[in-house]
Amino acid sequence: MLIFQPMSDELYSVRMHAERAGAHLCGAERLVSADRIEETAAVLVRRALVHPRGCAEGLRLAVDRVDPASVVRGRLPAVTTLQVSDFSTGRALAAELLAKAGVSSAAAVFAIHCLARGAAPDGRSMRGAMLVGATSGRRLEPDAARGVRVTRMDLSPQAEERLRADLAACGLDRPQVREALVLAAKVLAAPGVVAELCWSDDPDYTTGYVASADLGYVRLTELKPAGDERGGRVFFVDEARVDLAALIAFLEHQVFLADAVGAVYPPREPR
Ligand code: WAQ
Ligand code: MG
Repeated sequence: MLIFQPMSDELYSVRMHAERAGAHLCGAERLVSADRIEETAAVLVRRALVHPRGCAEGLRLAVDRVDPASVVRGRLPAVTTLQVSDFSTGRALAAELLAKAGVSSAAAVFAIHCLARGAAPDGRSMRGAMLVGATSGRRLEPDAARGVRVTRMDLSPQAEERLRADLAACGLDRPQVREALVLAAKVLAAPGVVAELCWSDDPDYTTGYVASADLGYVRLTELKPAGDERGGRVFFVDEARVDLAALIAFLEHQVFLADAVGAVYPPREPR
């Protein structure tokens, strides 16, 4: 039996990925203290067994100690929710917000078009995110089917408790919101990223967001028609300054822990 010696700031990465019918089914990960490894592993295994797309036929679980000195800590962006009546209005508003964040209109229109028609070469959703030049609108990710996957991020238990209470007060305490917020916090902390655009590939989840350092995390209640399985993420980068290899390494490997939360504002109509 393994005995982990809990130390106050010691963190472990607990990761799960599951497959079904020879294809990827789902994956999830957490960063937890030693005393929470066991319960966390159980929660991740359960997630693979009760997945909406079917029970996992195989899964791998990995537990790795993280060097505390290597962890980047950060704050979650503030959450705003703009209630729009339909996805065309939502996409037009997303383009306006991206312009405020320093993304050219050509780049914003191109990115929205890519997500709308399925950003992978086969017209489906990508597994990861597109990287798009904030000025030129050029696609910069090395693999247009896989994209860039952001991993190794989580919330501290204190930040999670606070976030859940603040989200619940606005009727927003859902896993989709919490997970997207943590991902957006890491993306906004990445070197060379100007803004992010996202909407889900879940056919029933029409809400997406635009995030930037100044705007925070701005939810738009409609960014695609209900029933559409196409979704994705776009990270807009400052082409003049970005070192793509360093950016991708940060997004894919840097351990990021959000240990502070931003404000959560009640949903409202756009002004
Ligand atoms: N790294 C990069 N891209 C990813 C990742 C990741 N770890 N996970 C998903 N993607 C990309 C991929 O193209 C998916 O198809 C797409 O994003 C959408 O992923 O505030 O549920 O997990 O109400 O379906 C946003 C709004 C919900 C939440 C996002 O995304 C809210 C969502 P999904
Ligand atoms: Mg999804």
